[in-house]
Amino acid sequence: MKPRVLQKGAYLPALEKALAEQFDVHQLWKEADQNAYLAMNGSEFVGLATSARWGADAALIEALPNLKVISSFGVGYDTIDVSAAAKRGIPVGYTPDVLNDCVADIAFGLLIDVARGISASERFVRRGDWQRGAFALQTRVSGKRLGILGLGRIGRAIAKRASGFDMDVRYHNRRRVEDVAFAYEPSLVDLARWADFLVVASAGGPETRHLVSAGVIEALGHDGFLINIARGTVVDEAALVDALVNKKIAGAGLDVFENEPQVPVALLALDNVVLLPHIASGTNETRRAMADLTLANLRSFFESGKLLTPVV
Ligand code: 8YV
Repeated sequence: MKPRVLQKGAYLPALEKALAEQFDVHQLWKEADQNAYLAMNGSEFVGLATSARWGADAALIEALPNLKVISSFGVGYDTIDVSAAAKRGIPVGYTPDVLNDCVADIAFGLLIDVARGISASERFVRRGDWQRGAFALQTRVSGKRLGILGLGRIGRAIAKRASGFDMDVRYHNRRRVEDVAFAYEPSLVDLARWADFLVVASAGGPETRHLVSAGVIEALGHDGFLINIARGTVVDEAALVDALVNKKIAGAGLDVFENEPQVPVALLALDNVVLLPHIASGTNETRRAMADLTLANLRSFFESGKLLTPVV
């Protein structure tokens, strides 16, 4: 008999097909009244398939009294109540590593775009403004100072790209990383003061909430740029909007926001901000690898009792 798995939201068609072939799947998101459905049928499920976006809160975990495993599509697990799962001995699988390169590529894409004005100058051409004069000079990227908040797997992939641009890299982390040559900066404010570009690559969740505070943003200074490919919650978004509107910093490149898909309206009118709809991992290749790992985690758990990539 195939294990009964609850699927919280819509996946890529190929992943949905493979899931349905290998498990006895129910698609929760198609239920008109999800709570009523869970109250009636919650005890049937031994597996939960979710994502970084849909998460799994304590109420959902509680509504599944026979749950044995959670498998999530995504590297962030700030939306999953991992401690509620751990209390019941339920392991949580996620998809680290396979997205490092694509996320780091977008971090650099945002950085170069906002510094050199790629999107802004493209709008300039489309508006026909080139007929009336030259586009304003922008900011050099190569050889500049890059501060990385969070030197994890993705932070390291960003640092690797920075070496190709002859950038000087320093980082701030909960603790010093032993196997890297980059300078550790114990104070995030000092890192921001030093950096030309501050890239946010830390995990989300309550521990990092608003770590990039008004003070950190102001320390970046008039010539500094903020790039965020991590989670909107890491940045005090109101303070960032204020800094951008009042030109306290030079610009920002953002793939993530505090209340996605809502983007602060004040940012839409600014030319020195590049706004992306949370696409950093969004390539066919990477999403396929994430889908494969989401499925492989479930399969591995039901075959051997072990996840391939558990959250620890
Ligand atoms: C995903 C992400 O696009 O992996 C993550 O944590 O934020 C993105 O890669 C998305 O959140 C998956 O649901």
